[in-house]
Amino acid sequence: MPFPSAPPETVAALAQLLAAPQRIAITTHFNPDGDAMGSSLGLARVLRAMGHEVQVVLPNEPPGNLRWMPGSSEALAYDKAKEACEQAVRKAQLLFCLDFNRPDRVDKLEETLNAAPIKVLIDHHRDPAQVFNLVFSDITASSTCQMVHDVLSAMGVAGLIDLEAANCLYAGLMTDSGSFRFSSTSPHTLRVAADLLERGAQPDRIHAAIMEDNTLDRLRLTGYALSERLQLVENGTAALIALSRAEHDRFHYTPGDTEGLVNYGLGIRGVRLSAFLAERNEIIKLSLRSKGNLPVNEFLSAHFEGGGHANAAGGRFNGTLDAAVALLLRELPAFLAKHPG
Ligand SMILES: [Mn+2]
Repeated sequence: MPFPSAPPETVAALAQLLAAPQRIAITTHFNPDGDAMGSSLGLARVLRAMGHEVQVVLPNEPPGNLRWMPGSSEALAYDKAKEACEQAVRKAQLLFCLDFNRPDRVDKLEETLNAAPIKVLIDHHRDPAQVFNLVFSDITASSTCQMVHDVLSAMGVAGLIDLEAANCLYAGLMTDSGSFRFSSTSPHTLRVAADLLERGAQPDRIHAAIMEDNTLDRLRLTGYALSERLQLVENGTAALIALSRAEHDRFHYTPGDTEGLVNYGLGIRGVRLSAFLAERNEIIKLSLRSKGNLPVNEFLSAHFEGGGHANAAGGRFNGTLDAAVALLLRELPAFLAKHPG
């Protein structure tokens, strides 16, 4: 199959849904990242070029370093425009659900999402919920943006990917693959990236816009986390950073400020697993990364109501930060022993 994320029969079903102009809403997960925003805005642009009426609806506002994306300012965010978001989804004949696998990932938009008559999923997370009417699911895809490119190509409309849509889709490819270094980066990923460059995508500008947009507070929080809070456990095979609410406050934390922090631990010689725990609004959020065959998604689903990819997953814990760290440290030895490096 030339487009691995786009099975012909599913593509045909989608093409049928899009045969006449439709009112379409596109939504993505809470705390939208580069892949969520890139896939939503990139797909929106192409669907508009096909003659559809499209509104992007976000559970909450994207971080500042993604607002350069074409169409970002026209996207509605539920935390800013509740009524308008609900209305846009309610009047849509078709709802695209991008880069998430369960309705609760859209937070307060969940009820509205569930009521949508036709839901089309395009996503690369494991085990999608059974609520979607048309499902493009490929856990081997580096990003949802890569999948959107496959779906558009398979429908024969890749020619409608202009420079701006190409920039959106490239942004998701780049961010979800860790700038093309994670194991999810396949020959196909790079072929899709190449195609987007041929359509005008500007890798230098996209990288600068997303990666070189730090505030001084964010850099200082990173510096503090690395110098004061990073610890090695399990004989140096696991790294751990835990940040309290007070520590977030001290550096005037804004969403996105700790994005990527978990990856530093994985860069230490001998470390197979890196964990980041953050105390946020009555909940402890966990983010885990691993090298090689160490399925952190399984660990998080067993102990921290989480899931995700084998080498990159997230979870949560109800309780104190100290209790979350204690649970992690208690369960880690058995997990590491079960998956020897
Ligand atoms: Mn993604």
